[in-house]
Amino acid sequence: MSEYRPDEGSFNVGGARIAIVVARWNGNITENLLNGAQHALVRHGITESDIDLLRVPGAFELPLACQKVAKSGTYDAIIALGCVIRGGTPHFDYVCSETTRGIGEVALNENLPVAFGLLTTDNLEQAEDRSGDISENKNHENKGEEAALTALEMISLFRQL
Ligand code: INI
Repeated sequence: MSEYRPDEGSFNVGGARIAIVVARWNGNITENLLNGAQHALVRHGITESDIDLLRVPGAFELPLACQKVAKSGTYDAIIALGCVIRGGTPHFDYVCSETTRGIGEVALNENLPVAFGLLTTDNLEQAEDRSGDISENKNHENKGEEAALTALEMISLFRQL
């Protein structure tokens, strides 16, 4: 079960515009992350017309797409979603580290919250455990939902500063 316990309901996010960038690799998992993120945003009053969705081929493409989105100046936050599952080659480590570094760089360079919803797991089972169907059981862990709540908290924080 998730250990992240945000102070739900205290977010100041009225009128916020949010982009979700989701990778198609491991699509069964990333679609569940996307569902979790969308549910969390709508639950907190973000209207569907204020949520834009972009799809990229794989996790490695997330940073560049996030950068393009950030430079548009249209959004209050970005949620990056993807899933990398360890295989038998060093490819996993390269994709994970470059994606992580790139997403972090976009946030710092563009001065914009970019929530990190990238699963990096040893196997499919771990990925499934972290991308639970939130409509089926509220206690399922869903890192997409957590990333969305992080984005909302950061928007709220930025509005205080
Ligand atoms: N992309 C992922 O999102 N997840 C993976 O598990 C994965 N693996 O295992 O290779 C993956 N690779 C593709 C990569 O992200 C790029 O799309 C590709 O290298 C083209 O740039």
